[in-house]
Amino acid sequence: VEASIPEPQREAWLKNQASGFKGKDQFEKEVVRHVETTLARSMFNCDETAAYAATSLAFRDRLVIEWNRTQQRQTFADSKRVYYLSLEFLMGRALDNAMLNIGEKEVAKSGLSELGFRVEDIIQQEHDAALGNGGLGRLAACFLDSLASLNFPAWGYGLRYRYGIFKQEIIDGYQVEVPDYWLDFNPWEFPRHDVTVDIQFYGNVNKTTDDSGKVTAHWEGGETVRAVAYDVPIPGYATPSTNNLRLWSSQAASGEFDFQKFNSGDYESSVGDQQRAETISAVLYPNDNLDRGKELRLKQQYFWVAASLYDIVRRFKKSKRPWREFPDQVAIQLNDTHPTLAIVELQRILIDLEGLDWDDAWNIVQQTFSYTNHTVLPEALEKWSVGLVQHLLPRHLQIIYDINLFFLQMVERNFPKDREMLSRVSIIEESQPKMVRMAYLAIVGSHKVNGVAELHSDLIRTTIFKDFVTIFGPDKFVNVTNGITPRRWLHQANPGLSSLIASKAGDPEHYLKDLTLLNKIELSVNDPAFRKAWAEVKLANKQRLADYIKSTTGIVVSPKALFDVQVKRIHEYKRQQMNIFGVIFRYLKLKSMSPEERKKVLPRVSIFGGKAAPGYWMAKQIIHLINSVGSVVNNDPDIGDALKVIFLEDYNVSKAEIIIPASDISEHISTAGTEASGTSNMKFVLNGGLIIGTCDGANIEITREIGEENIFLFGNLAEDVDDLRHKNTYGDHKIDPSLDKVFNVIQSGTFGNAQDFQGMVSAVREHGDFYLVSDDFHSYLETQELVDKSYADQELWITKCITSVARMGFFSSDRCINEYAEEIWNVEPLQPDTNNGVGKGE
Ligand code: 6GP
Repeated sequence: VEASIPEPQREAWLKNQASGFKGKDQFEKEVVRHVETTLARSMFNCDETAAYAATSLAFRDRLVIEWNRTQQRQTFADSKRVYYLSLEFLMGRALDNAMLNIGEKEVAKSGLSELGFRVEDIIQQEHDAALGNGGLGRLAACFLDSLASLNFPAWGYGLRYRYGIFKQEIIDGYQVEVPDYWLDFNPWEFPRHDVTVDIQFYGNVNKTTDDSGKVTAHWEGGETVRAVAYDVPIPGYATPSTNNLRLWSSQAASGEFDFQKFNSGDYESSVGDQQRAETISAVLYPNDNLDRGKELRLKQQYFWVAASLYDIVRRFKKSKRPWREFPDQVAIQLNDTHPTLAIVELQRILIDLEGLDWDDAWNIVQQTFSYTNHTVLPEALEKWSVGLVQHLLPRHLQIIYDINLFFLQMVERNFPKDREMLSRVSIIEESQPKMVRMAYLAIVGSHKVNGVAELHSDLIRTTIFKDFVTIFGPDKFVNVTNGITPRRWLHQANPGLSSLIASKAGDPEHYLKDLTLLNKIELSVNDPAFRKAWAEVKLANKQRLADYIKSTTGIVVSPKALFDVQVKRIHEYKRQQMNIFGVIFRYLKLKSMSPEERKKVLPRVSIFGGKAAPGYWMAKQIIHLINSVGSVVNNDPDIGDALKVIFLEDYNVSKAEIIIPASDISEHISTAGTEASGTSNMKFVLNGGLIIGTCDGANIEITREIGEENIFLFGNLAEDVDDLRHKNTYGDHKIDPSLDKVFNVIQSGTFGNAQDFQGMVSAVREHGDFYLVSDDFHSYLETQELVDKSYADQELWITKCITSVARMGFFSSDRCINEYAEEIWNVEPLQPDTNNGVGKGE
């Protein structure tokens, strides 16, 4: 590109290259310039919102310059790129992260202070980018941070929802959903009105035969919707590499409303097409671990996948390489099955539009894609009815049938004796109505399939995908245990702990890039000064949360109490109901004590947070019970500080950054075998909190790393779950006596109308206790007692915390991304100092 620019012009460009601020004085100058020109305000009416806007714009200028350079460098190097396709990116706030990753937070702090603002207040002005539900979306965000920090040429592709996950309000103890309109002012996105793709839906397929007898399919007619790209820069930590997250927004393909209708006076329907088109990217589906099979959702999926693939193919074609080199240039990761249509779409592009033979095309497809499974819950495994796919994407359905045909023929050849295998593994489920099994399609079209923690990867190999291991061999199925970015989840969320760690593990720029260096702090585990400082940091974080609780709920909690936290999506399998039943049991015990006895107990604050999917009735009932218990317990004069029950509304990424560093113990108590990994478990331990948990997901690997003396494990094992469920349904289902007591109190109306909680009680008592709440309750209560006892010995507790943090290095998402790069993508980082002749001019 550069070579084509004549020398004199080139010089003029390079001489005037933008650079962004350097140092405090220039930072202030840029902030003031943005206040005065971009925002058209002045020092007399610059409030915190305006100061946030101007600060963001100053940082954005810095980011954009590195972003452009990184993109030029990657284009020039023309090496293999990773494309991470995810329907969710739960990014949270961007400004603080940009300050820290660029390494200019101190500059911003002193600059803003000279202008009359506190950097903490300015950061708080930002609205979270909440384009995700929970773990799956947040993992995608951590991966983007690691990909950039490790200098991998990588793009994220997603949807630019106008409304992200709803805002949760708690009114009279009930969840109320409020729309999250987050785009009012978003300096972190760049609309690319010149980067558009027209996406086709519906229509029909015609086939033509040429002279040589070759048949070509043509997908014709139907409806067209335009995808417009919005780009978000993703800064790496302590590296100039800045990657791109491209989010697609939907528009009417004409870009305008219907003039003919407008002119004929039909004003209302004239804007109909436009509104219908915009609906596609309007809202994020608010379900976590649940598939609902709605047509609009399938439209979202195809819209996003088709636009992304068009973009990827367009980029590849510029290189003029032969098609067989496509997998050497492109690795596409499918974040769960949501983007599985990409497999079909690439096959379609190659055979229908580029004229490749089926087999050549299919080889390319399989080598390009890989698929991550995030759950074994049957209700979350995506299926689409054949009729719906046929209607919306007629050509894709034909290709799916062909993929299935060739696959089943191969299975039949290789396993002629197992006739039933064919119906078991068929991509088409022969049900009424027939369904397309997206996970099977994803497996067949990928070269690697991975689970997200060891237990989970074992489970998918031995249960839901067992036949596919037989068919494709075990090497296709790998484990990559999840990770979290220590930049956001330690350095940013917990600056006090980060600098204390840095005093032993070396400067942040080192240890945050190689988290195994944390092990250095273990040498100081007996150093009194270090331990004292450690306790002070925790107390300050608890005070910060106590202040937040006071300001949002009005309830005063003591930072000296044990903070017990469960924050995550509300789901029966995550068992918040077991937690609140345990809280009720504690309350009853306190009530039965004499005032003198009560004074001796260790005070506890039980903190909950999390959203329920709007249509998930049982989850909403759980929220209601937590709040009802809270209002009884918190107002009971007998109880005082001995127990407080807090529900923090609207749990999201930025609230997690306040809550997690303040926890003493956090709960990761899913029924064994149901939580694929969990990632907040890692965040809590990394922030110096201990965990109580089941032998599930990544809890098992956390235990292996930190030592079983440093974790409170309880409950039945995954291998026993099937038998227990069977016994609960068909055998003698005896309810745990302590739980029975709790149920009786709920039913006596102590926490309000017993009818309101009947569903939760009868799920255990009468409907087979699918999540084994009663089976695990005794062990749960015993282990909570052990937690109390252990906490009473503060010296031992601190030892456990320091030791655990020291051994958490494995859970950095950097380790995780390196494993993907090596075992799945086969890509190399592109070091920013290998400039390749572009991006000079410093
Ligand atoms: C989640 C899993 O529930 C969680 O255990 C895991 O840590 C996370 O993915 C990241 O791997 N799955 C989902 O959120 C989901 O909706 C379809 O899966």
